[in-house]
Amino acid sequence: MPAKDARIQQHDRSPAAIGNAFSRRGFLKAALAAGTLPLFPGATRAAASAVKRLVAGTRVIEVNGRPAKVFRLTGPDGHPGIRLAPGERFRVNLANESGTRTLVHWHGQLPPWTQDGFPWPQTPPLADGAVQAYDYAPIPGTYWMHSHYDMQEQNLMTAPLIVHNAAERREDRQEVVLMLHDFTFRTPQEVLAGLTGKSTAQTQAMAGMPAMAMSSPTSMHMDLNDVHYDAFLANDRTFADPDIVRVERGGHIHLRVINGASSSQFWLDLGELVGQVVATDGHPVQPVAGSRFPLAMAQRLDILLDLPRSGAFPILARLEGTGRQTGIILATTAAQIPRIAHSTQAAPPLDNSMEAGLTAAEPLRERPTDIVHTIALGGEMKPYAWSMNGEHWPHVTPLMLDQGQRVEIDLVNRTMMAHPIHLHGHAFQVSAIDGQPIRGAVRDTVLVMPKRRVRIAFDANNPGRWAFHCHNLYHMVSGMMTEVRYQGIAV
Ligand SMILES: [Cu+2]
Repeated sequence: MPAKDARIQQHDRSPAAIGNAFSRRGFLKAALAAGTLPLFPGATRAAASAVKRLVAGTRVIEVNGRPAKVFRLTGPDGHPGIRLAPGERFRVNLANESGTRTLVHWHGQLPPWTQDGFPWPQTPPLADGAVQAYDYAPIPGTYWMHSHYDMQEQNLMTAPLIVHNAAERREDRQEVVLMLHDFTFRTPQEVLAGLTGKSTAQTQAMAGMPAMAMSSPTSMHMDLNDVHYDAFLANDRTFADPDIVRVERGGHIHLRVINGASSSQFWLDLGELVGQVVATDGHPVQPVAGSRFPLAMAQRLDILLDLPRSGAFPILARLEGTGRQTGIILATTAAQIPRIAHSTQAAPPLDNSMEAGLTAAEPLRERPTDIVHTIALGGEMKPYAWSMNGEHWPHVTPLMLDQGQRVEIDLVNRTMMAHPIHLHGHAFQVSAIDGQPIRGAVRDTVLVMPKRRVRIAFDANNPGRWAFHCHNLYHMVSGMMTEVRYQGIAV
């Protein structure tokens, strides 16, 4: 049964499978007790200096019963992405075997700007067949990597980037990575042409589904889901054949959820389970208990789960404003695996009610702000063009910073859509929502709701030239990106 074998192989390469291999509960403890392993595998001096090979290539997955050729980013163990032990440097040789040019961005990490994978002339794309070396000190947490070149992100040039810290290694939790994608059999160029080249009505007719207008609680209309997708993937699979992660009865889980979708946002729904959110975008927060959490494009959540009993526990990702869903299933041995529909009752649009209640566990130190910039987010569905301060990438005026400044940026959304705004090379703290000051989460991507404002604060401590953009891929490529540049950086 070659088809089945292929599926199994693909299953074994899923991010969740790596999690199981690495941190199966008890494995590390037993190995430590037996004295057969260094305290942290890979963290010895010799191992820490080892260079990891990361291959950008292609692969075929099955979606809705059809084969689909997509990209891959495969680490040295054959699994997607990179995992680093506590204290280990990000020493990676990226080998491009994709058959085309690429450029990979280490989303949320704080490397020197020349290693950031942002497509300036100074960081040209990597030619097919070429290898590029990276070496920087990573920050711990749940991160990810994705192509920042030519909309390759839509074709799954994406993977987890997990940096462990010593404390969580001691906690003895089973790590489960859940990576979300939106999938279309159309090329991203076709999707973009549909968005920009036709009237909204024509685009809707072509896509078979409207770019949805929803009413928020304040009865203001907002636009959601620009793109109609063929499927939503959780660890490359749908509920037709989901990723089933084996867990222990009463098991303790560390769930790392990554929204790698190009143009879709989800409610993470734990079903009957109650989890504790302990980190947002890799940065610790005061724990928040709940069963349903919003996850904007590019954002991550770290959730601790203690299973109450044996059984099967679906972890759902529900597309905002629709009934569509994907997910994985945590299951103890011999548990009956339920059949989960691709569609259920509609989930509401994402909102910032959780964001407003988050508190950073490791906040920025208190100090006066040196400079406040305002960025107006502009644009609309028709014509489909999105802007920052009225400018469309690449015709932008850089936002200039001096090294050492405490910077705040007011993000003012003048549009009818929510925009997940991402700053490269820095971690920022959410300092106000709609003018209400908070000591909110430290993050790298924040959702700015339609007609609302979010203020972020950060220290200008990583000199260079950095991208600052909406993480909706089609907003970014139609103009919603600018540059943050330090004074004195050569252009
Ligand atoms: Cu946007």
